[in-house]
Amino acid sequence: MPDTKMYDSSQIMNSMPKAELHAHLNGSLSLLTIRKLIDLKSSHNCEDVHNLESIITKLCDEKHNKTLDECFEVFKIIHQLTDSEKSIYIATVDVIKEFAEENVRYLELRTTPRAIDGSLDTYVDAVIRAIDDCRKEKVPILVKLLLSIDRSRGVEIAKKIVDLTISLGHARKDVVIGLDVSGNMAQSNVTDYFPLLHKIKEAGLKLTVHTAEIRNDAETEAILRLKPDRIGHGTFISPSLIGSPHLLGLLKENNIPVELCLTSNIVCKTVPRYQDHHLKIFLDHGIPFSICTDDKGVFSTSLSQEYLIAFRTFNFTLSSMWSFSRKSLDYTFATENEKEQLKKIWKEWEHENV
Ligand code: 6MZ
Repeated sequence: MPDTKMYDSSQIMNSMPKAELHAHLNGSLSLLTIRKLIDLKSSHNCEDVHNLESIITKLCDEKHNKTLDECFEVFKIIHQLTDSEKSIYIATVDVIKEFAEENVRYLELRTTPRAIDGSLDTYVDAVIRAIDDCRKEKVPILVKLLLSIDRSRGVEIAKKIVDLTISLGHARKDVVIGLDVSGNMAQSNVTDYFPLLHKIKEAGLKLTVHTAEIRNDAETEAILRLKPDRIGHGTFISPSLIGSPHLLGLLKENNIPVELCLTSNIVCKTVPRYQDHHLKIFLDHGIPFSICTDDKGVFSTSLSQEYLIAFRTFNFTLSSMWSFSRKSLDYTFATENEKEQLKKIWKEWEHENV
C-alpha cells in the first residue's frame, strides 16, 4: 500500500467517494445559500431581512459557542428563510450540489415538512422536485429522502408526516425511503411516538431515530428495543461517557448501525474533545457506524472535513478510512441493486488510491 504520508490528507479525504447518511436539510445550508435566500426575501420586500442576515451569520460563524438548545434556536431562524416552495427548492438543489462537489456519491437527506400555504405536500414536493431535477441534470450523486418528525412539535403533526411518508414511500419509492425522528430530545417523551413508528415499520419503510444525544438511559433502552434500522449519535451509549454497559450490549446485540457526527457533538458539547469521541469505542466494540455531518451549515463542516478529523484524531490509515466509507454503503437504505452500482465507484477509487 502506498505511504499515506505521501498524500495531502485533506485532498485525499475530499476525493474519496463518501456516503452521507445523516444530513438535516435546513442545518446543511451554506452561507452562500443563506445569502441567496436572504436576497430572495429582500426581493419580496420582507422588512426584517437584514436583521435575519446578521443573526444567521453570527450564529453560523460562532461554531464553537453553542449548546444543543442554542442550535435548536438557530434552526428556528433558518426556517424563516425556507418558508416558500421556491426557497425550499433552491436550498435542496444547493445542498445536493455541494455534497456532490466534495465527492459524496450517495446522500440520504432528511427534512421536517412544514406547512406552506397550509400544505405539507407543497414542502415535500419542492424537495422531491429538486432531487428529480438534480437527477435529470446528472449531478453525480444518488439522493434519497427521509421525512423527519420533530419530537418537540407533538404527535398530531407527526401523524400527518407519517401518513405522508407512507403514501410517498409507495408513490415515490425511488426517492422516499423512510422516517427520521429528531428534534429536541429534552422536550418530549419519545414513547408517545412509538405507535407511529410501528406504522412505518409495518409499511416496510426504514426508520432511524436520534438516540442518546443527551443522556436518558430509559429512553435509550426503549428505542433500542424498538429496533430501528439505524440510530443517530448514540453518544451516551458509550461507556466512556458514563453510558451503561447494558445499553452498549443491547446496541451490539441488535447490530444497529450508528450515524456518528463528530463536530456536531463537539460544538454542542455532548463530547468534550475529538479524541474522546465514541467513534473509537464503537469501532473497538465492533458496532457498525457511518461518519456523517448532521448540519454542515450550522457546524461549518463538510463530510470530507469529518473524515479528515477522524483520520487525524485517531491516526487511522487511508485503508481504514476507505473501509469506513465503503461499509457505510451497507448501512444505507438504498436498494441492493443501487448498492451494487455504488460499490463499483468505491472499488475503482480503492484500486487507484489505496
Ligand atoms: C436533533 C436535530 C439536530 O428538518 O428543518 N435537527 N435534531 N439533534 C440535532 N443535533 C444537532 N440537528 C438538526 O432541519 C433542521 C431540523 O433538524 C433537526 C431539528 O428538528 C431541526 O429543526 P430540517 O430540514
